[in-house]
Amino acid sequence: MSDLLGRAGAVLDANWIGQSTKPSTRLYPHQWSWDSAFAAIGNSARGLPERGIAEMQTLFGGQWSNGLIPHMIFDTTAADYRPSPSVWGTADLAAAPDDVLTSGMIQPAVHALAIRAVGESLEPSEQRNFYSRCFEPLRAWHDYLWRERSRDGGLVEVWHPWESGMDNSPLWDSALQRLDWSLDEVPAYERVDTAHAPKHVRPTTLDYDRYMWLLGVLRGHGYEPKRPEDLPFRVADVLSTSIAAAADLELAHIADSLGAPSSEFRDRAHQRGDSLVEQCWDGDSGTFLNIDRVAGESIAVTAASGLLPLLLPHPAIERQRLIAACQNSLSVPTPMSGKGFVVSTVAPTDPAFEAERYWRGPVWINLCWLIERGLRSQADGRHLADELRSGVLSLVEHSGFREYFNPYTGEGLGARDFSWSASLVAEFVSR
Ligand code: 2M8
Repeated sequence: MSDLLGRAGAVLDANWIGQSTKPSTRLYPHQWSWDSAFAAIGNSARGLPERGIAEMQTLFGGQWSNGLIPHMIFDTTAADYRPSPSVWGTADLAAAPDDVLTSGMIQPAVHALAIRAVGESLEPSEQRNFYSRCFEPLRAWHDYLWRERSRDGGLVEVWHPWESGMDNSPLWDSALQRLDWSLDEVPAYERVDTAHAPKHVRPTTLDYDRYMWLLGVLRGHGYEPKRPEDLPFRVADVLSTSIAAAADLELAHIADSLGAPSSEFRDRAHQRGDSLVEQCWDGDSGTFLNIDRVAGESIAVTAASGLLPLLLPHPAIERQRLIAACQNSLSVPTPMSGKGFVVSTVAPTDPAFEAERYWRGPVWINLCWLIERGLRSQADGRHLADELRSGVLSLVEHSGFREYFNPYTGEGLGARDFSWSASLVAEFVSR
């Protein structure tokens, strides 16, 4: 275990770039929003909360005046990555910050979870100081998500697959297929990801064309559409909503510890839970489903993200059914005779499942970590949480801190020495 912690620490040290952590050296050389939050969690778990403090401050330095935390902050000294800042076209937008280049999209709001994790490892006076510096930017971010992204009853809406963090998941297939686009409307772009990872584990050209077309649409609105209901891609996302609700509860805790009013944040979390139960619960699969707001229908894909309402204490969430779905539909015995089990991104029985392609079936450690947290919060889920933790540790013992893993063979895929794999393993090991 201590060896694993040491190796995880070495990855995080190598990816630390002074004020933040890049996800990996070659494939992802900038700062990403939810990756940074995960890195802060791992660094504070291994006794370096000051890195978590710097990480969050750097991220808030890229915050827009409307509260949006961009999913990327560019490091202008870093190696090639596409799409580059000029394709995002945010530099001259009034809401974007003046001194750093950012994207214009969001990612899941795990930040309050990270701020709590960092705060818990600080002395009381340092903790108060840190929470007071984070409180206003965090509140502005949560207000943005509530005001601009949760119009239909508290479910967080994503306007591009990249906003969910699960970029290439089959969750988006039907909504992408319906788009009315043509190749000559796709902004000029090149790909460098396929130079760093084999093509069969990365998105197809067709998917990439659609991502870039949709990026162009959002750019045309300055990433602040006046009428979001006219956007061609709007999906109410279970992962983004569950994380936002869990984060609202952490924000309430931070507010309490500062003596600030907190009931608003708890009410929001509760309303998000109500909406998940009322609009997304699917009794057949025993999981929660995303909703395509443009088509007005549920998206019938059984995905690991559909288990994430386990993170919430809402009384109407059917925990036993979620735990059963985790065991019966999404868990895979840990390969290479490892201990426990792991969770695949989508159910292996789903027709779109692919064991090796990016977000379409492989195991991702951040999703396993979030599900483990949800399972552990229930008395009767703790045994399963232990098994999932063992599965993840066996996987990295065998294949290293890869970006994702084939659920059947355990082979590591995508980037090597990937920050959130190292970080969340560090958190598992140092508990
Ligand atoms: C992946 O996303 C970026 C675009 O944002 C990419 O494909 O280049 C996703 O896995 C996302 O969840 C992650 O935050 C990012 C960096 O690790 O990579």
